[in-house]
Amino acid sequence: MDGVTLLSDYQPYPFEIEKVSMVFHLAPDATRVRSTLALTPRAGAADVHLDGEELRLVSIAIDGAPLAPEAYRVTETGLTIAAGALPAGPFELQTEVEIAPAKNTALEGLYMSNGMYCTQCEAEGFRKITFYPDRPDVMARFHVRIESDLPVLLSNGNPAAQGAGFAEWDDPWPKPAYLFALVAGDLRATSGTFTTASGRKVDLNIWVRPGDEARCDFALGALQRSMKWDEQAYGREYDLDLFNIVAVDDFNMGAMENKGLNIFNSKLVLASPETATDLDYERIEAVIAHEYFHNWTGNRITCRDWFQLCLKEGLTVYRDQSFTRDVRLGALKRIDDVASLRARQFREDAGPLAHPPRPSSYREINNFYTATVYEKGAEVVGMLATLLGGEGYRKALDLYFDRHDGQACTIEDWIKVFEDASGRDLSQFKLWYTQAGTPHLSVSERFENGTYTLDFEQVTAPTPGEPEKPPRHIPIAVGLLGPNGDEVVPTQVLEMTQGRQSFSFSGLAAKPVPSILRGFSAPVVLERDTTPAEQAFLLAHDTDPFNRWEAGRNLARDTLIAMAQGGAPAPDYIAAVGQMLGDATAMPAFRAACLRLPGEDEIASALAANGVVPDPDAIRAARRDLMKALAQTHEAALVAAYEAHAVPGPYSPDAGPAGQRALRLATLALLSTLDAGARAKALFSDATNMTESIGALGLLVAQGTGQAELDAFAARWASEPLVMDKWRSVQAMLSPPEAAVEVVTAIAESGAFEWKNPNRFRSLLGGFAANHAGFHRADGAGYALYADWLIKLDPLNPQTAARMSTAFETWRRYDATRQTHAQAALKRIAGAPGLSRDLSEMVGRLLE
Ligand code: B3K
Ligand code: ZN
Repeated sequence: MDGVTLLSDYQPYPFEIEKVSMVFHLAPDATRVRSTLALTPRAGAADVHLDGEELRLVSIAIDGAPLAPEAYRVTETGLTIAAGALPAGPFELQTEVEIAPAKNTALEGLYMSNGMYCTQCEAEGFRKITFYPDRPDVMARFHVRIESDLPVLLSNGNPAAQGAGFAEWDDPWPKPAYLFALVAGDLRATSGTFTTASGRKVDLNIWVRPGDEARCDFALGALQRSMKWDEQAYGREYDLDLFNIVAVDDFNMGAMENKGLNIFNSKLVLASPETATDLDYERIEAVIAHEYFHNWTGNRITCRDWFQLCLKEGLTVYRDQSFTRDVRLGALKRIDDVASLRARQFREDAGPLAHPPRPSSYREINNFYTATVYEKGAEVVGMLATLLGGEGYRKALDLYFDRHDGQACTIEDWIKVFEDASGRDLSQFKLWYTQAGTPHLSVSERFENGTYTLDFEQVTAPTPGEPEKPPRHIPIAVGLLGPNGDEVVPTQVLEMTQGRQSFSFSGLAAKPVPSILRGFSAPVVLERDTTPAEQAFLLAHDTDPFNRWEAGRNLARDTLIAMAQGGAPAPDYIAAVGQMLGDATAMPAFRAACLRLPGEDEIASALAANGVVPDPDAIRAARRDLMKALAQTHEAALVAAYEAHAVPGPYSPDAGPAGQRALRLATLALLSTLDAGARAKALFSDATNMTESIGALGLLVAQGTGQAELDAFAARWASEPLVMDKWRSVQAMLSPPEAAVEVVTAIAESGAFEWKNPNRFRSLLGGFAANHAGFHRADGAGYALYADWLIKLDPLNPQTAARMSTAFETWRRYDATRQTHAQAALKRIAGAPGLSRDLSEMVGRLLE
């Protein structure tokens, strides 16, 4: 197929690159980049092919001698030098190109953001900077000289020289080009140090634009905590004298792990109590950790090709999740991660974009930075840790670092270290990496003569291109509770490897209540015929915090499914919530998690999985009715919890006070269905932190009663773009569905909306896509509006446009009228003139 890259086509690069020297002479419209590559041919090497896009070649020479025009050829995608023009042994290739960072709106390669220069090279952006073999298995040492009058000039590695108008950087560690970075601007640092376990003193800097320095302390502390944790949990030390983080305002994603010079979206660095929420603090810490952890899992050991992306991303997400559990959230972290896995990855697996964590073909690799590669990739690592146990996992990771440091690796290399460390055969387990789809695990039970048996069956529905699904190796963590709530069989991990399999427990005095898939030990959908009474029992007694939450979640979901089809709220559920609310032994954050109802999209997906066409308006009504029923039954307890959990004193983002605020906002959401927003209005006007301010505002917007507060908020924060993103988001996401299209249109068309900035665009359109009943409005106005904006963004920023098109991935779930409208919107995008490769691949798959 044209333009398709296949895993099976992999070939090693025929040259080795010993060293790369680059000189950048920065100018917004005409930056000059001189590169010198020291190339050594491998056996059988022929022509030199270098990737290059949107480069104007100024000169080209080998060992100092200019190349004759017939010796090379430049196309839209690269530069080829004929074998005949090459010396027999090693040689130096010099090129000079001109590029225009100020015209780069795609934010890939070298571009400008608010007067500063910055780069984003992963996955294939380096080819927009210079001619180079832009593939991760080519690892080289880089020396970089930057010439510019700007005061701060940064690149990877350690500083080598500095003077008026220039700086030089030397990175001693060989790296793939996607980890290259350059930053130049008028920046200020918040600095600190970290001394590694072996005594190396590392200078740490968080670089921001003047004025933002006061919001960097939390990020700096998070970096120090991450460095410490990686030493303790994985024995990994940092390996340069310097670690720089730079915040930029225009960035296509969260952050980037460039060697020694991480570049971050400013929303994931800057935090103050007045401007950032508890969740922002949590995310900042997690992303700083994630990018830092990449230094070993990604940079020192990288990917052989982009098909192996989950090798670094799945593992690094698993590492950052473990970090946040250890330093911040404890068991709550698993609950949050599973909720997000279901909302994003299960949804992806169930639709036209389903793909394995390691895909085997792509057109545009940027379209594969997905929940499946990241979050499911992390689940697969977690299952390996469950199967090998803590010690076995650590042994395997030690072997991975010993064996593969400095290499570009594959999933096969990764599986092999687990096999070698444990002596086990993991060939069936490997299917988790190579096949798409979420297994459905159904279970029934038998109890005879003191023996309790669980009969499991696993089925995975076909996904695009994969009709047959052989059974997976599934670790199922199970514990059994006795009738009085005591644990009679503590957690053990059952290993299912067949389509149907039974496991027995003998010597039991009475029929137990099973707690299955504890800690969500595998990314599957568990199906079990159970009673509301049993779920309520587990919600009250399970010793596994995840399954305790899960029991309440199942009750909530089942009652919402019934209500969305005309049923009434289940009394067992309402009663169980009352019990949980009154359980003073449960952490506030846990109670908050239990009070939050499944989202509308999750209910729609559950209905669709049951073969029911979801009605977005009925789902929304069911959710609101259930909130109201809970509030009516438990009003006194909710008011008591709301009042008891006010946090006195100055703001702290720590888990304790954040959990109290979460419980307060969760109770407030229910109470607001009774008091017409009176408490939310009071909280909004008293709030001294952004968590409560935006939390209260959101509740008012959802009721259509927050105009005065919206105006006050806008007046206060007009000059803070990151805060105004929240103002746009709450309106787009929470406005009543019948008004949402109009609200979004009004904001979008006001002159103040800087839609070319990805954060601004996502705040409004991304927020709108999360407004389930608004986006899926029956008359198709939501789809049409969304399509208009994707078509408008695509020519400037294909990556962000393509990523946001996933809002359409569930379109086939809905009724024929909605489907017709969604299909028309997608076809309109598909037919837009000059559609990017990124977005065209996505709409193609969405329409397939
Ligand atoms: N590795 C980057 C993501 C790059 C995305 C390119 N489209 C951030 C991260 O996962 O840490
Ligand atoms: Zn990552």
